[in-house]
Amino acid sequence: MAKKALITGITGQDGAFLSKLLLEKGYEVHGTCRPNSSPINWRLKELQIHDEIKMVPLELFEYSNIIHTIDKIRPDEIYNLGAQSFVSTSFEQPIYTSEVNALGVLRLLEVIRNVNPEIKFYQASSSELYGKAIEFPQSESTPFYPRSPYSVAKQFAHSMTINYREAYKLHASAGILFNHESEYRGTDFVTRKITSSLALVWHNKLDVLELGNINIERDWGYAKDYVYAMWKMLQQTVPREFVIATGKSHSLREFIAIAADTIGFKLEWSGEGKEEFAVDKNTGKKIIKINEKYFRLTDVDRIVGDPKDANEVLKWKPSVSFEELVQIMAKADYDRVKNDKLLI
Ligand code: NDP
Ligand code: GDR
Repeated sequence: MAKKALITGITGQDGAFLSKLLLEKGYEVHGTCRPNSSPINWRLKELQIHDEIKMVPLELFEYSNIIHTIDKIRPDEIYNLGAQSFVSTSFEQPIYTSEVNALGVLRLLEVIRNVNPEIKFYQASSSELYGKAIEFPQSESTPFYPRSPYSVAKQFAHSMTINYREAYKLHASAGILFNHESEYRGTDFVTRKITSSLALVWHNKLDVLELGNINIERDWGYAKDYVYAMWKMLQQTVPREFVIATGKSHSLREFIAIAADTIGFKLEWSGEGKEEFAVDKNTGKKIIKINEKYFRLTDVDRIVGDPKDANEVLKWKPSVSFEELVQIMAKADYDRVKNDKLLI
């Protein structure tokens, strides 16, 4: 009989890639969308898998609908990807973010413990836990220093996942995933904001790209590679945490440079700090400027992961380089804008 997976947050970037992977592996895939809202399933449609997924309404806020859903579906594996995933929003909505990202996970763990403790559980932990990182590179044993309500909530969820594993012997794993991006990333996240906005500027559909703190560095990988690591974690005999990362960090300025080059701009930077801007040397037009409203109260300056355990135990390795990642995203957005395809 086919294994059953339940994916919360299936309409998001990772949910789409993970569904595709699990369907290819012969799983029956159930995915949750929030009740009374029409699912934003453009990603599932673009990947041509929306007809193969059984959608179920689920709100991580609400215990009773979680117990009802899990009791009815009786999944073998649960991948908890649902979250208020935008770090900036968590400063404006810290309580909502904590309800979903922290208590939502506890609700799921309680249901698993009560309904069927044999269910394997994956929790989407994040490199944001390292925040103001105190050692480089960051591994599974690096202490956390969260820098936003988002990451504080994720820290609660991470620790709770470990506690339920130890206390109730659940097969509960947490992937500490570093930033992973793709042509299916939401346009509010900085990478896709850059590729989609530069494509719009190129086609004269946007005047200028406005950014916040461009002096940050991240360890960026390709989302499709990262969902494979999630699945691998639940196939292990022993559940545990794994850092999933490329092991290389790059600056946001490098990302911008490759994206602009791929689209056809020749960037020239001038000014300093909040007055910094970039023009296209071909036309002299200002195409990037800084806007204070995109700065965060506390930010993560630089992080880089150590994926040694994932390499050795999961036999996991990223397959797409940083440069290829930026090019995939920039080309996809260039084509979408050229063909008048809606950017969501
Ligand atoms: P997205 O923002 O693309 O997707 C988030 C998903 O969560 C959406 O399907 C959304 O549904 C759903 N969701 C939001 N609120 C609720 C709620 N209250 N109840 C149920 N579902 C909800 O995120 P990603 O795919 O990028 O990330 C997946 C997970 O991995 C998230 O938990 C994120 O925090 C975490 N993560 C992501 C990383 C990354 O670089 N992408 C790195 C590390 C961790 P809807 O369509 O209704 O909005
Ligand atoms: P992050 O991703 O906070 O790392 O969270 P995001 O792309 O939002 O920000 C990355 C960095 O870029 C800086 N930045 C801007 N960010 C946005 N969104 N918009 C801007 O205009 C802008 N200008 C500069 C930010 O200050 C920040 O330092 C993502 C999410 O997917 C989380 O759910 C996940 O846990 C982490 O990645 C790992």
